[in-house]
Amino acid sequence: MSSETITRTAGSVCPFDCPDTCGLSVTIEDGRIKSVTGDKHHPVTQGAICNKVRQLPDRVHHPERLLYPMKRVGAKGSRSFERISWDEAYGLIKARIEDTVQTHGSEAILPYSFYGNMGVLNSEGMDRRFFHRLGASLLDRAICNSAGAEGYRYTMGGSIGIDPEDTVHTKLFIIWGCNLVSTNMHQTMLATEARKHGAQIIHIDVHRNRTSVWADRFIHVQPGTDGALALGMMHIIIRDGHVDADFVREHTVGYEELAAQAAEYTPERVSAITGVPVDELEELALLYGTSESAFIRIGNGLQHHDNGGMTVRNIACLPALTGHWQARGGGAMKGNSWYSRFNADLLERPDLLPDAKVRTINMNQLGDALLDTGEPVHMLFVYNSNPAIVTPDQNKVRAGLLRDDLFTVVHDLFLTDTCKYADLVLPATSHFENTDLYASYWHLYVQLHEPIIAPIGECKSNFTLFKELALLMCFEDDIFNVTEEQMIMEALDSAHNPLLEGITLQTLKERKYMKAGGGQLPPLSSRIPTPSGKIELYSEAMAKDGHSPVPVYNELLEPEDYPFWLTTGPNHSFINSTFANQDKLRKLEKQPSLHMHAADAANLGVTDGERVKVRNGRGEVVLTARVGELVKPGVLVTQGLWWEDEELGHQAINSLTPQRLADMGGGAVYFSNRVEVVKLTDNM
Ligand SMILES: Nc1nc2c(c(=O)[nH]1)N[C@H]1C(S)=C(S)[C@@H](COP(=O)(O)OP(=O)(O)OC[C@H]3O[C@@H](n4cnc5c(=O)[nH]c(N)nc54)[C@H](O)[C@@H]3O)O[C@H]1N2
Ligand SMILES: Nc1nc2c(c(=O)[nH]1)N[C@H]1C(S)=C(S)[C@@H](COP(=O)(O)OP(=O)(O)OC[C@H]3O[C@@H](n4cnc5c(=O)[nH]c(N)nc54)[C@H](O)[C@@H]3O)O[C@H]1N2
Ligand code: SF4
Ligand SMILES: [Mo]
Repeated sequence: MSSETITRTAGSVCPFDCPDTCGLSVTIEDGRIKSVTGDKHHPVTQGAICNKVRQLPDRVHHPERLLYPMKRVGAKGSRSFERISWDEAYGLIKARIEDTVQTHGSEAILPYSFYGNMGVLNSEGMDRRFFHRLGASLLDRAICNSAGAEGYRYTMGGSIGIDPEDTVHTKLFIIWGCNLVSTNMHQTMLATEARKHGAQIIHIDVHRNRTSVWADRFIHVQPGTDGALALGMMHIIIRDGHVDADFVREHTVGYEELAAQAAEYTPERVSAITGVPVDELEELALLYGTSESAFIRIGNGLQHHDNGGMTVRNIACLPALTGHWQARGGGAMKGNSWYSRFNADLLERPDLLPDAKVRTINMNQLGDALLDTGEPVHMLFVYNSNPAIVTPDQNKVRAGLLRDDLFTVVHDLFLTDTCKYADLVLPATSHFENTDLYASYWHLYVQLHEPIIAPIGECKSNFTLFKELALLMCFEDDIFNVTEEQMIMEALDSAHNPLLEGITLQTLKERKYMKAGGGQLPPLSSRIPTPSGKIELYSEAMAKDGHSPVPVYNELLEPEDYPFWLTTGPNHSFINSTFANQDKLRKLEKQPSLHMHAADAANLGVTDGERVKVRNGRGEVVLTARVGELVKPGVLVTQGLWWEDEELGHQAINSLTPQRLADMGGGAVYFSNRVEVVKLTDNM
């Protein structure tokens, strides 16, 4: 008997940790996701989406998707699990929580999460309430942009950049330590539009990559020296009289102190530090100082360094010196999350913490935290993250995860490398199966997501998981027995953020895309929430926090004594480690490669395509050498957070990276990493 196929389309939001937060249009056939394209009505993303997300049907209906809870039956790390019911899983979790709290205290429990799903209810909603109420250790979620965000905040007061929609008017784009073509494709589209009206695009990076090819000009810097490059530009701009004195007087504090400091950074000195020839530096500064309107897109890559906070702080001073903030399409952006920030106090309920002095563990130092014998973590609860791939110093992380006295729960859609070490694996819904609220950290639109398919198998959302656990623990009904819609209303409470006024559950249902501020942003002078209310070229707060109050260049601190700097950034076809288990996307990336300069390769006798060992005191990884001129001598680049795969010879790249923290925000320093390269034949 043939049955009729029921096909429909529905709107959705891209949930991944990507600045663009695209509007999606999804075709559903008999309850299955058939195809995913962009929603052309989205005001910024306008129907274009990346190739990764077009593969979502394969991810959502992947044959390896987790469908039911499982408990460990073999040794940790051996991937042997057996199916159990949710009742049994909940029973085990509750008993373990009660036992841990009684024996070791609630701080022996640690949640570990990031933004595998950016929906606010599922990433910083019910979960946060649950762990606050429990009195678990707090997690400092500093793995991504913390150092740069803090550096930018010292200068500008918060994650407040220009509205990307204005960048179609920009005349000069500086894409600085950002692989825009892969990581923020709609900013590329807007810049391409501006280019039609004469805009020029400059890319500053340690790696000549897709973005360099797309840009008009490439400036090749030594890793971790961008802070000096910014100071060199300031030096020339001041020397040549390209400072906008009126802007500086009206909107900044500390010009004299900054000028005195910048005077020290002569073009020759800066050239020696950065590897950028003096004439190139002079040209860059002249172009920036005289452009009608210049926009600096500050990336995440340049702040994954020991000096990442100060680097971003320095760069953020540039548009204030030249007054570019006042030109249409001018200014800078590291991130824009300030505009549509939700009411975190109502959402997360930090007031539920039984003890305000509860300890905080930095997520970058999970390895040390798990191996700490003083105040050990006894229960680890992982969701929205894959720490056995993404977290630095993997050998320590994994040694910690292997501890027999550690009880680990992992909630995910797939049996990730982290799941291998779990005592309990719980199946998570995809965002298509959930209600949630999304804000972008780049554009200014808020979006509501309503489920477009039913939960697959026995999967549960993070929201449902933590709500049900809370109710099982007999936590307060009025706080935990709430619906997604109630929580969305709390998130949108605009008392703390007037730019959310008029954005409600109802208006989002009717209008889909609602812009923070309704398209009317307050003037620059009233959105600089620094202590002085002005852009701080000199920052008293920095002095108090032990930093130089004026921009300086600080060298990288890596103590490992090896010949190469290694950058281990994301790739085009995965999002962090997400999508790395999808054949089609993995094939596009071929294999984990190591870009090295031809001169270095010649010295080592390494040829293109040869498998080589990259190692340091923390670990070792085998990669395929790609020999050429995409990196400078002494610099190596590999891209992609590949899952481990013995058969394919893929290993966790973060075995090499340090747990050290950046100068600000407790940020990760993935790229301040020294290694050596040895041929597989001589590494005994
Ligand atoms: N396709 C894709 N898109 C993504 C992601 C992904 O994994 N894949 N991840 C998402 C996430 S979580 C984030 S945080 C963003 C990150 O996206 P970006 O902001 O683009 O940051 P990265 O790709 O980490 O690094 C950007 C560039 O910095 C360069 N770099 C490294 N060190 C230095 C340095 O010292 N100086 C300079 N000038 N450049 C340097 C790298 O070579 C790289 O090209 O992308 C998001 N979007
Ligand atoms: N070497 C190196 N390491 C890096 C970086 C780098 O550039 N180089 N980048 C760093 C940066 S910037 C970031 S942001 C981090 C990212 O680190 P993570 O946030 O850990 O990112 P992913 O690897 O994408 O892992 C997210 C996991 O969440 C799962 N997930 C998705 N949706 C849901 C859901 O609704 N519920 C649950 N329970 N799970 C879900 C996904 O399946 C996936 O396994 O990595 C960092 N690590
Ligand atoms: S990953 Fe980024 S570019 Fe791709 S669809 Fe999602 S938000 Fe858009
Ligand atoms: Mo990130």
